[in-house]
This record gives sequence, C-alpha cells and structure tokens, in this order.
Amino acid sequence: MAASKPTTVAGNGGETHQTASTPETRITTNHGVPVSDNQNSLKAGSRGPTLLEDFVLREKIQHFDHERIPERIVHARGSAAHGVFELTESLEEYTTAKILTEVGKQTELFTRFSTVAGGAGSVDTPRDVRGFAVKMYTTEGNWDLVGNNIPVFFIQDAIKFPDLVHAVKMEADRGYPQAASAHDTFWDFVGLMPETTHMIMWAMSDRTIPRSLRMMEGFGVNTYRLINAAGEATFVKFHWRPRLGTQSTCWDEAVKIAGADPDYHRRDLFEAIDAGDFPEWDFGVQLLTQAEADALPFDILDATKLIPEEIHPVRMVGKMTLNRNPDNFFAETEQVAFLPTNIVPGIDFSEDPLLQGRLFSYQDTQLSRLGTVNFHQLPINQAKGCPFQNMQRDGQMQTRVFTGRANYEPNSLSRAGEEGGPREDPKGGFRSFEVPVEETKVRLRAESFADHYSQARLFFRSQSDIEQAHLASALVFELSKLTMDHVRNRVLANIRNVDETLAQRAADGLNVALPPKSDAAAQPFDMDASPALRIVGKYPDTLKGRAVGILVTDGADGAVVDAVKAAAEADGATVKIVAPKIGGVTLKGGKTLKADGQLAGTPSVVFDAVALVLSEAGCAELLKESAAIDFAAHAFAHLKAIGHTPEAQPLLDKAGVAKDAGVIDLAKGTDAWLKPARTRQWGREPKVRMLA
Ligand code: HDE
Repeated sequence: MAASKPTTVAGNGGETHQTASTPETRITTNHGVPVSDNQNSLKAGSRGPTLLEDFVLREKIQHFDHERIPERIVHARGSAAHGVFELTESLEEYTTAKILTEVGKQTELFTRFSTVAGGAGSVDTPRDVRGFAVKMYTTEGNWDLVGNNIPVFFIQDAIKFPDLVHAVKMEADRGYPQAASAHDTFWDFVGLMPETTHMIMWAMSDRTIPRSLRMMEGFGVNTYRLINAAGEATFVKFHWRPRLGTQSTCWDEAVKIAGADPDYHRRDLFEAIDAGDFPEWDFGVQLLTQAEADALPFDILDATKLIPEEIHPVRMVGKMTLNRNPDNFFAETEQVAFLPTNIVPGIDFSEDPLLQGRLFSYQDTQLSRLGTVNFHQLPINQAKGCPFQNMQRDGQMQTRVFTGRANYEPNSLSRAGEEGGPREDPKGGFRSFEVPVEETKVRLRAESFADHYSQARLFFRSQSDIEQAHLASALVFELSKLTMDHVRNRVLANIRNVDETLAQRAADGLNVALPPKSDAAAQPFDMDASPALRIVGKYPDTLKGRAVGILVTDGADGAVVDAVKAAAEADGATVKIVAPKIGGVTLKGGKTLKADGQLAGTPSVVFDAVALVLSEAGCAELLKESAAIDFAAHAFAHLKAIGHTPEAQPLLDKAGVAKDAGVIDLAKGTDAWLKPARTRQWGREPKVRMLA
C-alpha cells in the first residue's frame, strides 16, 4: 500500500505545513538520521498496532520521558538572566582578586533569583526569602556569590539545615502547604530554635514579599575574607543594592497576584530585559579588620547577625547589569549549578559554621540533580573567562575528548617530546588564608553565638511604624494558621525577649493570652537603631521600573488616556491598557484603542498605579462587572494612586473608594496623579486594613 501523506497538520492562520529538503533545515534523530514524517508513528496498517521498530518514535518519546531532572531541594523555583559586572573602584589594598582590582573591566555573569520553599512550579509571590545567586565568569575562574535578599539566616550551624528545610516544606504526611511557612511544623522548629528569631523578624517584614526581582537587595550573608598581595586578610560582607530601590507588595496583594499571575516576578524580569530596561545593582562591601571584628558585640562568624551599616558603612565599588535573557530556560536557568566553593585567588572563606557546611553541600547536591561529576562542562557552568584543565578524566557524560598520554601529574612525558599537561601555579594559584588553629575537637556552639534576641530587637525597633505594623500583622497571619496552641505560645514566649510591645500586638491580633517570657540563653541588649534597615520612605521618587494600568471603556476620552500614558512613560513606567474585551474599545470620536489586557485577566494587583478613564455609559456597564469593582477596590486597598475621569465616580463609589490624597480627578491634570503614583498611600492603610 502506498504511504499516505500526513493529513494531520492543518494550515494555521494562512500558513501551510512546512517541510524541508536540505540537511540544514531538516529534522533528524539524535544521531543524525533524517526524519521523513514527524506526524505519524510507524504502524502495521494505518489503523493497526505501532511497531517496535519505529526508532524515530521511540527515541522521541524516550527523550521526552526523561526531560525533567530532579528539582533543587531548596530554591527550586527560579528565574535568571545574563549580565555583566563592572568594577568602579579598586580594592587592591585588600585583595589580589582581579575582578575586584581591575577597574572598568566587564566580567560576564549569570544571576538566578529564587524562592526557597516552593517547588519548581510554585507561584512567584509567597512570603519567602529570595535566593540571589550570581556566577561571575572571571579570568581567574568562576566566582559564585550565592546569597539571599536578607542579610542573615535562620540557623547558625549547617547541621540544622535539613531540619529547617524539612520543617518549612510541605508537611511530611499531608503534602501541603506548598510554598508557605504558615504551618505548624515550621513554627514548631522556629519556637524550639530561638536562633531563628532575628531571621523571623526579616521573614515577617515586607522584604519577603518583594515587588520585583529587580527591586531586591542581595547579600552574601556569610562572612568572607579578602586577601591582599602581602597575604593580609580583611573580613568582608558582600552587598547588592538595586538602583530601582528596595520595594515590596502588600501581603493581601501578593496573595492575589499569586492567582492573577503565578509568574509575576519571572515575567517582570523577562519583559524588562526584553524591552531593554536593564536592571542594575550597585555592588558594595563592608570591610573589617580582625580588631574591628573583635570589637563588635557579636560574632561575625554567626550568620544570624548583621553588621549595622551605621557602624561599618557599605562601600560601593562596582555595578551589575542584567542585560540578556536566557535563550533556553532549561539549559541555563535550570542547569546552572552555583557553588559557594567557586571562589577566586584573593577571596577566601571564614570559619562561619554555616558557610563551612555549604562548602560541602552544593557540590554534592549537583551530583543528584545534574547526575554527573562533569556538570562543570555544561555551557552555563563552564569557566568562560579563562581556560580550565587538569587531570580529572572520564565519568558520565564526559564531553571532552582528551588527547595524549598524560593524565597524571607530576609526569615527565615532555622529555620524550609529548605533551605533559597543565601544572600547578604556586604564585597565581588559589591559596587559603593561614588561619592559626589549635583547638580541641568538639561538638559545641560557641559561647559568642548565644545571643539570639539583640539583633532581632535591633531590626524590629529600627523599622518605621508602618513596617512594624506589617511585621506584627504578618506574625498574626502566620500564627493564625497553626493548629497547635503550644507551638504558637512558644513563639510568643520567645518574641517577648525581642520586644514586649510586638509580642502583645501579636497576642492581641490572635486574641490569645500572652504566655510567660521564655528564658534567653544570653540576655538581649539594646543597640542603636539602624535606619538603613527600613524600606518604607526610601522608594525612589519615580515610576521607573513600575507598571501603570489604564482601564478604559467604549466612549472614553482618548486625550485623557494619551495624557496619562505619556506622563507615566516619561516617568519610566510601562503602561498597559485594560479593557472589558481584548479587542479594545471605541473611544469618543470613533477611534479604536486596542487593549493589552482583558479586565478579568488583568486585575489591578499587577500594577503599581492605575487610572480609570471611563465614559458615563461605559461606567454604567462596569457597575455590573465584579472584576471592574475589584479593580478599583483592590487598587484602593493596596494603597495605589487612582486617577479617574469624573464619569468613573459611580464605580469608585460602588467599590468603596473614599476620597484621599491618592484618589485624583484627572480633570485636574495628570501631574496631580503622577506624584502619588510614585509611591504607596501609606496613610490610607488604617482605613482599609486592621493592622496588628
Ligand atoms: Fe543554600 N543550598 N544552603 N543557602 N542556597 C542550595 O544547592 C545549603 C544557605 C542559596 O539559584 C542547594 O544547587 C545548606 C544560605 C541559594 O541555583 C543546596 C545551607 C544562603 C540557592 C543548599 C544553606 C543560601 C541555594 C540546593 C546551610 C544565603 C539557590 C540546590 C549550611 C547565603 C542557587 C543547589 C540557585 C541552594 C544547601 C544555607 C543561598 C542543597 C546546607 C545561608 C541562593 O546545596
């Protein structure tokens, strides 16, 4: 019987099904055999059983069956981009690392942001710490600065990490909640491990509900060392500071974004870079001599402590720009392997016991995730800034074809005229700082790690009133989700050591009695407030990097739409037109305006400020549409500026939008709207939310 032509492929949108005839354009199997038909499997008769012989089908399906690799045990959900690092000030006095001494040199890098607790398919906006991992392809090897968006961590010793992660992830028997810390096992661990308290203050702050990945600070967290040419060491903490400012969402908004756009952060990063709006971070260091470190009232080897900037300022010495999206999510974002052990000559570790454990963990986890010791050969992981070579050979998925006989060192093969291979470099090679160690082998927590509350207190008391209220409310939200009273009480008992007013506010918000204060291993002391730890009041006074939504209806005034759009764009915002139907609206005067988003699928939670440019008849229609009422009500509840035409008043009334400084009649001109649009209306919050 003659082979039938594929009849399964329809012309699509006027296109006809495409076939190829040249080696350059045709589909082949993985081994290069040209494929004649990619629509039908090989069968014994067109309605008969499929034949085992069909290697084209089997190869395709088998490859597909194995497309997924194990997701990261933590930080599974991530988004990444390529970019460059440029040094603006040399740190030659402190380090020999070329990346920190060659001013003006551009070093390629790859940065991956992530949530911690959720799986790879979880949403972008849970309350969670964010990973901030940067792989810099330096001329002296890859330097991976694997940090977070919070400068401290939950635990002091790596041996507690599996317990922490088990406690926060989905509970073992029920498999929920996904990507949420608001459940019994997490808070059970927290209450029993008071060293988590400082980090809990940060986790309950707005830092864990960032507005955008482009608006997050990054921190190396652990203390490292810089080593200079004379072999002297200086302690260093690394910082990334976003040029767009550190900005957050409201908690209620973050929850709603999760439904409106689960990929909110991933999309935001991708679209910004795609549009040429490249996010930038300043790179800073806090530098301390041994004597300065010794003078601090806490141990800099303890990752639950930060160094207040008011005591040791952050010196800005470089800049990171993310300027290129990955070509392929799997090959790059998924297969990238960050290793805190990727460090270059002139930088060294400290004895921080959390960092020391990390130095083992990351290399180890890549073996189960990427399946082979040769994961460094994947393009995204390869040292791109310099050659890499040694005598390590073979292993699964070895992609290099080594030549010659020398696969050991030392060797003298060059005497016989053969290649001897690479050799060690005593001068330029990586050297560890010579830390004197003469101690007794013990399993002990250092006495200097005993104070778990002073810095938690420092953080809480340094926050503005509104941030304190958010923190207290977040605690109430999380603790309200617990089913075990004793777990909740233990947390409250610990928080009394941080700040009695905070504990009382949380207890009141829960409507429970405050339990007796827990015993503190070391009595907390008061430190000078650190205003640098706030984010409210520091938003840059611009719409740059933010999004504005203009809701329009048939008959709307195009001139007002144009004016709002022009003003917002001139201020740096991206503007989207939202309409009841995606095909758009017919403006007053008959012109049509296409929509970027349909109302039901584009709620106001995805914007930073909104404008309602409605006609009278259009507004009357929207009074029957709950998505329109929510659009206005949520913009109001999430403290956003709302510009509106007078015709939109009935919708505002129905949505419960009261007049305030952020609700602007656009008849007064767009300038009056632009100013409040650049920030949140914090003063409105007590009217829309009962804060703890
Ligand atoms: Fe990680 N961490 N971690 N971590 N971590 C991983 O490595 C680990 C810690 C951080 O985008 C894993 O490749 C231990 C602190 C980021 O691919 C794993 C301890 C900080 C990422 C691992 C810590 C981080 C990871 C899982 C306690 C901030 C994502 C997948 C000693 C400084 C990197 C992987 C990416 C990922 C272990 C604590 C940041 C299992 C044992 C502190 C940003 O190796």
